[in-house]
Amino acid sequence: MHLMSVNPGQAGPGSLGNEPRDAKDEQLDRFRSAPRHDALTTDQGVRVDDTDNALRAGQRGPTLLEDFHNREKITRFDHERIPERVVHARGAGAYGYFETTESLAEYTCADFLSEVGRRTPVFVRFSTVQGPRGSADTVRDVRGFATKFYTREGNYDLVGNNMPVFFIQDAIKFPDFVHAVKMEPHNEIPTGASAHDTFWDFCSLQPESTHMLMWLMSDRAIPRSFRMMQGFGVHTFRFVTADGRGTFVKFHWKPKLGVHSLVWDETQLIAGRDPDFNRRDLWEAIEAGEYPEWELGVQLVPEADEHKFDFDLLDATKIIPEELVPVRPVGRLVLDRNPQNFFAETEQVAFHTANVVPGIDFTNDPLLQGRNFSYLDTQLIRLGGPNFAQLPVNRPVADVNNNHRDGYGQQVIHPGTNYFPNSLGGGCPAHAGAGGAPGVFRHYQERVDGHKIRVRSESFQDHYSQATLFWNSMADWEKRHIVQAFRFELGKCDSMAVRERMVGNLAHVHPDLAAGVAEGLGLPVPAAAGTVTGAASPALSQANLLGEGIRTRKVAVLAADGVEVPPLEEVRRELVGQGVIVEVLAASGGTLTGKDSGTLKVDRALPTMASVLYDAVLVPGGDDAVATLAADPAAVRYVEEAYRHGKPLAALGSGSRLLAAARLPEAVAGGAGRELGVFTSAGSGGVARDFAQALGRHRFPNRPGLL
Ligand code: HDE
Repeated sequence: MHLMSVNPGQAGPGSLGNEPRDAKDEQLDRFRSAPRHDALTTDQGVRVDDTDNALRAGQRGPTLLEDFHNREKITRFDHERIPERVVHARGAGAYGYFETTESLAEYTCADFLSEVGRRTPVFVRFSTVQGPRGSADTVRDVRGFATKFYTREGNYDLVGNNMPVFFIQDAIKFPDFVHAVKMEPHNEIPTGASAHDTFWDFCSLQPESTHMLMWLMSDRAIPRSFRMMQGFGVHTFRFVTADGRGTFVKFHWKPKLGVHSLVWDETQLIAGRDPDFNRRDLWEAIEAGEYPEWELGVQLVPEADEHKFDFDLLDATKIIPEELVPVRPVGRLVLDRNPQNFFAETEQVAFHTANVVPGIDFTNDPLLQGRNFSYLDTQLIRLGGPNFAQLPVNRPVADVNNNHRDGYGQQVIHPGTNYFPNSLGGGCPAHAGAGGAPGVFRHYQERVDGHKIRVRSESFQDHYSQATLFWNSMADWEKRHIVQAFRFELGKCDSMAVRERMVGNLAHVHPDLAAGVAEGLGLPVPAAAGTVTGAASPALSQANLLGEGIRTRKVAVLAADGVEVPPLEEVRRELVGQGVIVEVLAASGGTLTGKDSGTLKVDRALPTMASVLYDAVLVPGGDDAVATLAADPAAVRYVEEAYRHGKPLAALGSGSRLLAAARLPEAVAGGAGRELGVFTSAGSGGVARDFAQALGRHRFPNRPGLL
């Protein structure tokens, strides 16, 4: 099949009309279709001369049933929607590649991990979990991080999240958990939020959720960008060598740009200003050639060490602290191509935890085992039948050759026999891999011995130690944010019993946490429950995950006529040189007149944006310009809000008067600004470097007066 026709004007991103980038792109190109002719046709290829007026009996008469064009057009429209994903409905995806940087051949026969420099095409979809397709991006939620590797040995899906643990230990509880967190059944409220009674009712009765709740109430749940979050496979998986030797493995994605978050007040404002904030950020970065990148790391545990930990490797509510088993970098993921059609690609992509390739296998983690059933099942209803693997985005680049036949939407004409064994078809397709040939999936041969019982292992019973570990590992400001998040969420619960029960659970995590939350809710501070260890894992704190550089950070420059252009341009050059996106904002679009000379192009009108859509604010000098801005409440608000959200602020020359108009707290005006990320200068001298460094720190969470 070859539908492609080249029409550069309509090509958009992707390879239509360009050289394909890799094997997957080449395959996708065969399915891409841009309109070839000017003439409009029906689905049957019949040309039509009018798509604006239905066929009718007389100018003012009834529409006729025989108008096949009208009926086809409306019918096709009526059937455009498919069920959204039952969870992770809202997402955004992109293509790219995975490159192996360290061979894992010693541990796995997976071809794509064995050779340094090997590139494998991928499609990655990021998502929120709770909200429907149309919900806002910046809600407090877990983010999905699902990767489909189109390897030469078949598709491998690593369907992970941006948090390394999960709410439950056994998949049989997943429907209960999802019912509890989703919008409540009677009124479908709240959209994209866990701050409601049923979620906290469930969790408060379910102590195994506690560790995950710590992550969910932390800033990890409100990422600044999909490009700035970690990803985790969550479960312990198994690498297997060609001779059948197994090694436990956990997968980690680490973003090159560091792990950065929004702050809670900001997330709520962004949800109104730009509900597509994370989706847009990913799209724009890729369009601008700022390809997001992650390092793949693995934690490897020899089988002999399975029982050496004080938690169970099969329990998905536990991490392996990096201090116990280091994360070993083995590859990099680069996303360099946006999809061309959201529905065809991002919506129809179908991930499945059981899509594994030779060399990667499962463990008996009861959460993973259940997922291996659920993902195939859900695609059957979501994508309308069993042929979804033939959809372009889902097709492997490896050959597909079997006796599966028919079903809705079958795209392939299969001649010949459709059973095995056969002689009439020459015995094909034949069993692969006689004599131990490579590239054939062979299940790991694990000896299993046990009674058929419905019990949870004793080794799964400690629900608090790692929640405590997480708490202990946080910087002070991270702890503050966690307490504030619990206060907000539980404060939204109508049931006092739910609030109290939850605070009771938190007393097992840490007395400071329980006390902070209880005070915010006006509840009695519970007595400390049990002994709480002081163990910490520094790798868990975002304060230790700042990443490299400040590329794609966005700075708003507030300006008006009379702006001092040369010092601004000097700072701009420095920032742009480091990859920062600098946008000039003024009350209206057009070009500003500089103070003594020069002009300044306005990139965006102030009212179309907001401080929450930027990482930092810069105010150039120029008496007239600053006076105009200081008299504009919208401009003052940019400065005030950016300050209260902990973002770097800089003023050149008389620009500091706008900071004064925003009434920043005394400490800043009094000169303690530098440590707090607020920079002022007579000219531009030194500000650029300090400001850039401050952008690298992302936020100044210890400022007075933060929201
Ligand atoms: Fe999922 N999950 N999940 N999940 N999950 C789905 O599959 C499920 C779990 C994750 O961008 C569904 O295609 C069960 C953990 C991501 O298309 C469904 C259990 C983790 C995505 C499903 C879990 C995830 C999904 C809904 C408990 C992190 C979005 C639509 C055992 C490791 C993938 C779909 C995409 C989607 C089932 C728990 C990640 C219903 C039963 C743990 C990233 O099959």
